[in-house]
Amino acid sequence: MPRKTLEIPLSVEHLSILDEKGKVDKNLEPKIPKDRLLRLHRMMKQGRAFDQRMLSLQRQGRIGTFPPVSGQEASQLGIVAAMDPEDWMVPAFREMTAELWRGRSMESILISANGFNEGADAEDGEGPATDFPVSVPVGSQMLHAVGIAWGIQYRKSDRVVATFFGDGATSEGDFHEAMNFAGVWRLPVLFVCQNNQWAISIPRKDQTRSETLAQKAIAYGFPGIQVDGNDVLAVYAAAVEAVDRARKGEGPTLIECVTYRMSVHTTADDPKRYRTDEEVDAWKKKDPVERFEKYLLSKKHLTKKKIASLEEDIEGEIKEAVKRAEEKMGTIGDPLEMFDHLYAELSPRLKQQRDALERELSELQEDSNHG
Ligand SMILES: Cc1ncc(C[n+]2csc(CCOP(=O)(O)OP(=O)(O)O)c2C)c(N)n1
Ligand SMILES: [Mg+2]
Repeated sequence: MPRKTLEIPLSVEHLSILDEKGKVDKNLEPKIPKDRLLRLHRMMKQGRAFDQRMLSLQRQGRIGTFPPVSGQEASQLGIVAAMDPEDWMVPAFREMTAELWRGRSMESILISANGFNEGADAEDGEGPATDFPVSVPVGSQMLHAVGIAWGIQYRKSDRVVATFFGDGATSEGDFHEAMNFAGVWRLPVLFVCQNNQWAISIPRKDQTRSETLAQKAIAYGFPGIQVDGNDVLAVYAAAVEAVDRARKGEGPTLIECVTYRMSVHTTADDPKRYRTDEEVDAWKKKDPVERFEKYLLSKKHLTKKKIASLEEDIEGEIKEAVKRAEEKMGTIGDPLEMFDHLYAELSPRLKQQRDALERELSELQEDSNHG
């Protein structure tokens, strides 16, 4: 048999609409109503401000470990803005701004960040019941997303699922299993890779020899697109197309959002040990929030004065949310709950530990009753 070249589609599209200076490509500009554009802007600003507040609360010992979003607001909001509330969101652990858009309160996020189950309770208006909680084991949530999508297809519903993950997660077996299964069954999934250049201290170039992450979709038989992840218009436009395909039963899409984690990996990390200030500064010039703000100013949807008063409102809302969360945390939580949900029956050793903690807690309670 002679050798021959098989004609397989091997190109990957890259989409960018709003450049670093906030200048828009008129031919590609999506038609988004003004009130929606302003809501996107507000959420970007709120996400950024809340992120900074969370960081300082952690430094003061008022919340636990926290993974900041700063830099990735457009990658998250462009996707969720293209979805309906009844669609499903299956996040990793860094999608706080997407959760805020979907209706989760800052109060609930703060309560969760302190380790209370009560914060993740979707039943008292803390975000749609179609949102999954954070998933810390890297990549595992993509399989959950595909399972949900299979259920949607089985029930002949037109809902779609968006699952978020990082560049690092593409090295996990779970990513490949999820992509393959979704491709084979043409499931309604948006695989949203936030390529923020780092998986803790491992740079993107050491993660894979592939030139793009988007091209990995080709092997599984569905489209992959690379977008400027700091350009909310590009992310939104790509997401609208992917949602449409998924709803029509045309299967999954992989969207690689090229972005940057501007802050620490988590509050337990020191990025100065593995990346340079020059790199961070270069990405700061591509800031998704500033860029979008410039665009809205040039469209006259916003004025500097309106921005200043919005910033003030947001600060006030954050302050209120922190106050309410801290008040609530004083009245909830039973440390014994930590033994409740892992085993149907506790092992003798765990039972011993539970009994010891119970005794200790009731002694503390007696002391406080007497004192
Ligand atoms: C299965 C698994 N391995 C390792 C870890 C430790 N870990 C937490 S986050 C992370 C890096 C993830 O990088 P990426 O997927 O790019 O997401 P990012 O943190 O950049 O948002 C690692 C290795 C983990 N949580 N789960
Ligand atoms: Mg990453």
